Amino acid sequence: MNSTTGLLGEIADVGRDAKRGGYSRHAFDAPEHDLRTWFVERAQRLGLDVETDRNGNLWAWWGAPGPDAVVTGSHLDSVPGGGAFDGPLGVTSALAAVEALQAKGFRPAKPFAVVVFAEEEGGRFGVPCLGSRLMTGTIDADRARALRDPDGVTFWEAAAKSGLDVDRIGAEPERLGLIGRFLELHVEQGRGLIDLGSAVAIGSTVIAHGRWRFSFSGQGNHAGATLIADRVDPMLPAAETVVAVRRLATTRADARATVGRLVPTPGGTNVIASTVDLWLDARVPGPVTPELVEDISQAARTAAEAEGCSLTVTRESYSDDVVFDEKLRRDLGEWLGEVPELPTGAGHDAAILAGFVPAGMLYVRNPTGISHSPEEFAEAADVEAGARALAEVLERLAA
Ligand code: HGY
Ligand code: MN
Ligand code: MN
Ligand code: MN
Repeated sequence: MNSTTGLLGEIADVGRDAKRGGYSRHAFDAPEHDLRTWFVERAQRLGLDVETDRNGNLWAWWGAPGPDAVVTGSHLDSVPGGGAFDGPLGVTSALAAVEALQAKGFRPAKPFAVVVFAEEEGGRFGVPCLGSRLMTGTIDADRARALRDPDGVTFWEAAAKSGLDVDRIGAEPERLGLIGRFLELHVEQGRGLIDLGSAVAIGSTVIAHGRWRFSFSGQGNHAGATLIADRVDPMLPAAETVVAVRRLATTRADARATVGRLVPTPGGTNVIASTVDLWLDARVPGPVTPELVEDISQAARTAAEAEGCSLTVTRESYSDDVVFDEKLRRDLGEWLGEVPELPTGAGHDAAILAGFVPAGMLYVRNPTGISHSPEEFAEAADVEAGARALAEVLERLAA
């Protein structure tokens, strides 16, 4: 029988990023395609029927699709240079749980599926949970089709190349309506379980979070022939904005705000940039995120004006606070016994679905407390404890 650790081992070399470390696996690129192929083969070996929905999400059905389905799974794509567990742990644990339930002769009394959502990280097209947002209709299909990756390739083109019928991309209420319960197992992306001393936790909430693009425009010019007094350099207000993000985030309780990506154009060492784009990832519990972003935008506008630059701020994604389904959380607590509940600042497909169907999460301890980094880790004993817990609750949900 394949343990979760064994299944993770099977994909451990797919999409390794020699330059950044860790893994780079993005929607419809070669490594992610290899992971999809691996998943389909593994699921079919378990006798599951696999289909790709109109938005590129994979559905592996144990028995016939139908209403009130028990659905579990996560994603296989990563952030650039991401860890081995963020996403794949939920998918491999789901496959291992199905195998363990089959081995004990269990057969689901309800429709049952393992799902792999597309582009959860937004690592290629910039919008996180793109596959689950499309299915739930929480992103406009035309906007999604026009999303471009850093090379200018649109989601439409990449999806078409991967074989999707791109004219059908968009909300799929009939598929969403099949889900009776959704449960995502995920590696913890913080140190909560370290501090609680538990291998597994039940998800309680996901804090509000969004992404904003700040585009500063100035005058591209020669680094050596342009006197300082004659410059209109967008790198200056961009740099001041990065510093303002940290300063202003500290003014809000429990706020997290990050600039992880800053792209000067054209990007030459001896060239004053003509434009600089930076992306803000802001997350604050409750209704505060938009206020914090407005403060940051004001600081950015002031810095841009001082340098004679123009600035455009565009909201690229936003999700409000999510509280997972109360009854599902209670049931999970009853079935799993002394397992703590855990809030998270990380976004998940389960949080998108929570707006439409009863959804919940299980977390597995990460002894480094680090994620979105090659240092992300989970001990084999905790990985197997998580898969056992998942099998236990799936058996009860699907009985
Ligand atoms: O960004 C997040 O919170 C998630 O890992 N996609
Ligand atoms: Mn992630
Ligand atoms: Mn994830
Ligand atoms: Mn997720």
